[in-house]
Amino acid sequence: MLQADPATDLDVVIVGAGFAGLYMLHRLRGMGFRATVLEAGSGVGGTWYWNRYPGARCDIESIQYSYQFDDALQQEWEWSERYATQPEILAYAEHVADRFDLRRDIRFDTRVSKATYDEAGHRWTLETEAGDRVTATFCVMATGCLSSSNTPDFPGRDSFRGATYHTGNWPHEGVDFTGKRVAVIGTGSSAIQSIPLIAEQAAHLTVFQRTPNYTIPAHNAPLDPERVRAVKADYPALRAWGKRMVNGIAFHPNVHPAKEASPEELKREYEKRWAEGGLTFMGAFNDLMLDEAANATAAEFVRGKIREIVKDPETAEKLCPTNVIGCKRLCVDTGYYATYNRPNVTLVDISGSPIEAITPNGVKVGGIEYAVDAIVYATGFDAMTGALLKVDIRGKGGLRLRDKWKEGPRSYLGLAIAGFPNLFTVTGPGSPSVLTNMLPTIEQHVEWITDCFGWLREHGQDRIEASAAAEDAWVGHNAEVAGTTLRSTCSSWYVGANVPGKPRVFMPYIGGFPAYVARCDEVAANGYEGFAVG
Ligand code: N01
Repeated sequence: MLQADPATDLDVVIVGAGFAGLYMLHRLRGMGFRATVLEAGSGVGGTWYWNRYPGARCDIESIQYSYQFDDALQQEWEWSERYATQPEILAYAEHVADRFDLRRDIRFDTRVSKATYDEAGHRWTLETEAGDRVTATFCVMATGCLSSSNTPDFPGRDSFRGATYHTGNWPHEGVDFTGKRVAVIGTGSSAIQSIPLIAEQAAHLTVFQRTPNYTIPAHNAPLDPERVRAVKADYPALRAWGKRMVNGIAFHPNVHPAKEASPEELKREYEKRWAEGGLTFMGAFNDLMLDEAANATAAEFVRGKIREIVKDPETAEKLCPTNVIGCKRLCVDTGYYATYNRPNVTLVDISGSPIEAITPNGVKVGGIEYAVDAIVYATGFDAMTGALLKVDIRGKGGLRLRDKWKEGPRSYLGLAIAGFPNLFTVTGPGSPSVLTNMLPTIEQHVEWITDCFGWLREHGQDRIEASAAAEDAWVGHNAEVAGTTLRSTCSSWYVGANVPGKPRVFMPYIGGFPAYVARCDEVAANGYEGFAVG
């Protein structure tokens, strides 16, 4: 049975004080569980605590990228723009922490290095880098999907004499690039958001692009007070709408296929979506991620826009992606392509000739040294598994998670792992997570996990473990649905392709948020089917 024991002996230990950890703590407290959060940073916010690069925003609309568990909270909080900036999202996370008095149970500046399951006592012991220990019946890893930054090991990387930055671990005091020659390596979402702003400041900006990306204009603007009033008058309706959508975002997808549309209909629909802006561009037709020919019509439309915006035809061609649109995650930008019309911006295509070395003076490609004063690594993350595997997690019989996942992550519902009793992951690999609006997904996970703890307490149990058979079936189902879409067909971080040596497995669950929630609910209703209890 769950017991309230002294200081470091808890019912639940949570790792991470991002949106998942904060809500987990709040909900557990409300249920009478003793819980503590261990957080590596000095503040709350997770992703939004670390990613402070210029231009960082969420590309899900602010009125949907927020908690819905507390109506007073969603009524009182005022977002200022259609897409909230990182400082505003961080302020929101801080507001939530204060409003629900969460900080007193969060230990900041505490990085967890090891987590070990004690089979006899049915408990987890977590060790921190500082050598402290915390024990708890349950361990919840709320460590985020994009929280372990990836900096490629270029030859000579440490020889550079100037300043280096990673977008995912940006200095809190900000960086002034005025008068500096700056290199940005990478052209994913973080680069696409930061490049226009760095270009405005720097004396010269050189962008090193391995793969061009598709990006759709954000058309960001102050939020219309009328729209906010209408949403707040019936917030549950907007939330319920989001939950019916495969990506957890309330929007109007077109239910017709591109394959059956005339050239005029294609153009009209793409122009409309381009003018609306944002990620919902991919909802222009219902077969864009299922059929290559359909997808090619959307891809060609965006290439046409790039050629219209970018004045130098050679640069425009370098910026034109040729792969499936939406296979790598679509980006959302403010003035990205137009930035290449600036006289102080150079694009270096490294697709055929990778970065040879970082030198004391800059970046060397194809025998040419590009001298710079600062290098910005916008090179992404060891996504989905990185933060989990950084911790030495040991389950039954000393089984190491790093060994179990050598060929790629395996989980039951992205929530639990066979061989690791009483360990839960929020938005773990095998859950819809990064393919959806993360906030509702996080809330669903937190509620499912905490309900499970409540059920165990009611039934006088303190041990639960996913069965190997249930895990195998879920992993098989994941692979099967991943194979039905074009999303698994390119070298993206979804399949671990950005980190050398990482196993190629499509990590998030692509069957859609509603189908996933239905399966989770069914598992719970059937007495935690697929789990061994006790
Ligand atoms: O990282 P990325 P990110 N040599 O992995 C390149 C979320 N997010 O931080 O494509 C040269 O997308 C790499 O090249 P390639 C969002 O889910 C959301 O930008 O692998 N280049 C790529 O261009 C997003 O998808 C928001 O060929 C190398 C870039 O670095 C996710 O975070 C904002 C290289 C990495 O792009 C990650 O985005 C920001 C090498 N050795 C992020 N290694 C919003 O909500 C890597 N690259 C708006």
